[in-house]
This record gives sequence, C-alpha cells and structure tokens, in this order.
Amino acid sequence: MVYLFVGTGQAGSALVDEVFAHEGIRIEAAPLALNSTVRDLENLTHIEDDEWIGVSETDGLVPGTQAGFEEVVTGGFGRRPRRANDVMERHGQQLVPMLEERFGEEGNVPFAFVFLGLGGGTGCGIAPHVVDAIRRYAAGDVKVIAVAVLPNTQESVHVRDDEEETVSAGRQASNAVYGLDRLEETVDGILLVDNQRLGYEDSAEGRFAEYNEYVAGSVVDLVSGPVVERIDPGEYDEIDAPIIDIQDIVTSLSFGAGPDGEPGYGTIGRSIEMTMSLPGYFLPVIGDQQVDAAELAYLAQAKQSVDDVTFGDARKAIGHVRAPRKYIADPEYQIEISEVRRRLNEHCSEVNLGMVPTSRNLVSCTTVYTFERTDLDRIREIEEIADTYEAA
Ligand SMILES: Nc1nc2c(ncn2[C@@H]2O[C@H](COP(=O)(O)OP(=O)(O)OP(=O)(O)O)[C@@H](O)[C@H]2O)c(=O)[nH]1
Ligand SMILES: [Mg+2]
Repeated sequence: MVYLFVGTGQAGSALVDEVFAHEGIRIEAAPLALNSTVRDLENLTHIEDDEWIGVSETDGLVPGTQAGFEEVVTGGFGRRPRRANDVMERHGQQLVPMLEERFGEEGNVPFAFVFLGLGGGTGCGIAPHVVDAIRRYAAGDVKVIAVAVLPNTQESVHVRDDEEETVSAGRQASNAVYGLDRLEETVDGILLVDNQRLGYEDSAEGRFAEYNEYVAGSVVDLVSGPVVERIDPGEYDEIDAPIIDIQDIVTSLSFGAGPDGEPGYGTIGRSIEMTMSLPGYFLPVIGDQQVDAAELAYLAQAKQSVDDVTFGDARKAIGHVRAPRKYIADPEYQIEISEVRRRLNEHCSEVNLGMVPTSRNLVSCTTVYTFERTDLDRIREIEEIADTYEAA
C-alpha cells in the first residue's frame, strides 16, 4: 500500500519535490512528477528520473528513464491547457499500466494527492486526466485530493526569471477556471494555495522556494499521523484527541459521499513553535518551554493559504497538532487542544481534531477550513478576471 503524491506541471512538481524533502515521508508515500519540459524535471531535488513521466505532443507519456527522453519532452504547453488536455485525451490511458508496473496490479493506492499550478498549461490540462488514471488503476477504491495553486492575478508575471516573456493575469485566470472546472468533476476535495498571499516581489517565478516549503510542510503535517509517524491509533490512548487519518481529511474536504458527493474547497495554514529554547539544545535539562495552543491556532488561521477568506463561511474544519510526546501526555506541558477546537468552532460546528506525537523538538498546529466554491471571494474574483479576458 502506498500514498501517492503526484506533481503535474512546474508548480505541482516543485511542491511534491518539497514534500519529499521531509524525513520519513518515503516510508509510506511515493512521488511522481509529470511535466512537458525536461528542464523543469531536472530542477527537482528529491524526485529522480525513474519517478518522472514526460508528457509529449508527439510521443504521449514517456518514462523518465527512456532513452531519448530529453529529445521528446521539450516543448511544454506554454500556458495552453487545452493542448495539454488534447494530448492526455489521446494518451492518458498509458498512465494506468505505468502505475501497475510501479505499484503492483492490485490497485495498491488508497489515497493520492495531485498537485498543480492553476495558471499554466501543463498542470491545468493534465491533472484531471491523471486523477482519472489513478481511479482506473485503483478500480474506484481511492480518494484523491488536489492541491491547486491559484495564480497571482494582480499583475502580469514573468514566465521565467531568465526570459522576457510575460503572461497576463487574464490568461492565467482563464486557465485557472478551465483547470478548476475540470478538476472538481473528478477529485474528492481541493486544497487551495493562493500565490496572491505572497508579496508581488516574491511571486516572480523562481522565488517560490520558501512558499513551497511552507505549503509542503503544512500538507506533510496534516497527513503525518498515518504517513510519517505511522501511528496506529489503537496503540496510543493517552491523548485527548485521536489521530487524524486520511479518511478524516477526505471527509472534511468534501460534501456528501459517493456519486452525489462534491469536493469542498479547503484552505490550509500552519504555525510552529520550538519546544526547546536555544540554550536547551545544548543543555537539554533546562530547555523545555510551555506552548500556548490558543496562540498557535490563531497564527495558523492568520496564515491560511487563500486571500480574502471569510472564515464564518467555512462549513468544516480540521485542527491537527503534532508535538513531542511530553506535550501530549505530561500534565505539566500538555497542550490545551481544546483551545484549538475553540478557535475552529468559532467559525463552524463540524470540527475534526487530531494530535500526533513526533520526535522533533517542534510543536506544529495545522488547520484546514473547507468552503463551498461559491463562498470563496478569491475564486469569484478570478472568474470575473477570466470573463473579462475571454470577452476581450
Ligand atoms: N507556489 C508556486 N507557484 C508556482 C511555482 N511555479 C509556478 N507557479 C505558478 O503556478 C502557475 C502555473 O504555472 P506552471 O506550474 O509553471 O505551469 P505548467 O503547469 O508547468 O504549464 P506550462 O504553461 O505548460 O508551463 C503560475 O501561476 C505560476 O506563477 C512554484 O514553484 N510554486
Ligand atoms: Mg511548465
């Protein structure tokens, strides 16, 4: 059994690359990066060529280790998601045997994250097909959450640091709506990451490193119970809150179940606090610090991944605390998880709370708020920019 993290396009692959920078993640999870330009794949640090799949207009889906990969996976789709979509309509079914070869024929994937940037061509065009292929591979028995990056639509952005070409906010918005409309047909839930949360200076291409780290760290913390720390809920009963499992996350990010179910739109945020003062690292006996749960929950909310959120519109929420055992079980240091609940309950009644022990000297609090698409002003704004662009 393996938890699959798939990156599509440049933004998607860069985010998955950051996820796999985390220690322990590979034990239960595996990455895949799909892109149309070999150059972007070569920039990945933690995903090797045997985990790449090239998307080529001439050759369809090409394994990263295939001879001549560099020659056929070059073009890219240059912000044209419809072209990427066409290629996947012709060749997307090739992905199913590739998954079988890698993960076994049994449909060994109970859960997948598919990451993409919504303003470009490749990710927007291929991600829904990748989700379909995962579903076919898993014979229906799989949950899929998309992690989708909303473009900064305040100004045109440089396509690359080293190129003059710019792409308009309108074009990106239009691609984003195209991508989201298709995505929501096929995934169980969508976590949104808004590049508009970055200052303009930081959102120029190539300067995403820190933001990607933050987003990847939040996602990893969210799934850390089953995926990283591999806690069996049954064997850990001294804590006030259960282990958040994958099903809890899916339930919190979707509305209804089965064929009538609809994906919710989630935002994610995370705050961390060191549990040891700096001298504590050198003299561990004196170093431990108390951790203020209310403050952590407040900060995690302030750092949510989407601009202009009305938290009162949230339908569901998750709060997840990852902390050293002492901060979970020792009465003197125990984190007041009820403070996290209190913050989430201020906005909505359906709240899922979890805690997981870790060996890091860090307490992290990750929160997710889930909305209906129509309740997010940022999506409405992007739709309006797209309409204006398409009408011109
Ligand atoms: N947060 C974040 N956003 C990124 C990153 N790289 C690109 N983006 C943004 O994501 C959106 C989609 O761009 P890309 O991921 O480059 O597009 P693509 O899927 O490779 O598609 P092409 O147009 O074919 O290159 C744009 O709004 C970019 O500004 C990244 O590493 N992190
Ligand atoms: Mg690209």
